[in-house]
Amino acid sequence: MYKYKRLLIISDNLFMIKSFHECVSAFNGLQVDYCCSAQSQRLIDDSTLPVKIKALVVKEEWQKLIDNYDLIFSLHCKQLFPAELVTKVKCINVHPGYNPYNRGWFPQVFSIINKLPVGATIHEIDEHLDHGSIIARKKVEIEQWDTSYTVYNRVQAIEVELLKENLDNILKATYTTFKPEEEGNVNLKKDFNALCKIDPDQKLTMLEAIDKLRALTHTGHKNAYFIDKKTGSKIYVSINLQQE
Ligand code: 0FX
Repeated sequence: MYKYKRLLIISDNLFMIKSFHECVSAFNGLQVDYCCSAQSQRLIDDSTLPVKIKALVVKEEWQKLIDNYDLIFSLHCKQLFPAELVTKVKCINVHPGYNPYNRGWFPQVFSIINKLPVGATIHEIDEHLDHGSIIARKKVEIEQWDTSYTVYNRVQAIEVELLKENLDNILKATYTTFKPEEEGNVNLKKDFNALCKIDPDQKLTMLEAIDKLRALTHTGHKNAYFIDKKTGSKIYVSINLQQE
């Protein structure tokens, strides 16, 4: 019934691992293994997780993956898959962005600023970042009172919704795909890091400044900062927005 029965899930995101496990539990007769990057040691050590997670270095161990799996899911995996892997095994990415816009790092942060669409996308992986044929995608609206955190929570809910809607077709290989309408744009970790450094002399309208700060406001993270001229230390900034 299923074309793909030997699944590997590679993820560095706790929420995505738990959500995928919940979705895939509804399907019988599958072998499902879970891996993460070495940097995600906390996932390997997490005894509350319903699955065992092993560390994996994709660029070194890809041949083993080709030999042992027929479908690989990247669920926010912080490693790039080499061309040798993606051309030999079906690899599918669940991405917290609306491809092809703001591909790469933390899409909602950039969408709050550049107003490009954001949402979630399930797509086949090719050798380029967040680039392959799209299986399904859905937009999330950004409101004027949103921060990175509130948008991201909605994006994750949509990712799970898309997984639930498409997993059966993916396992049976009965899904259809379409090409992204354009190449879009890519943001890397260094672009996010650059955004975090606030230039006190930059001229912006108030709304542009609010957009920048809300794009960098994410509960649990210190992002935007400027340098205190007197002490040389970083002063972190976040913003609190409330709709009436
Ligand atoms: O797992 P993930 O949500 O996803 C990220 C990329 O956005 C995604 O495009 C890529 N495919 C994946 C491998 O990595 O990342 P996270 O759990 O590190 O961060 C989640 C959100 O938290 C992020 O969208 C913004 C916020 N955040 C995170 C960090 C580490 C911050 O605001 N500041 C930070 O320093």
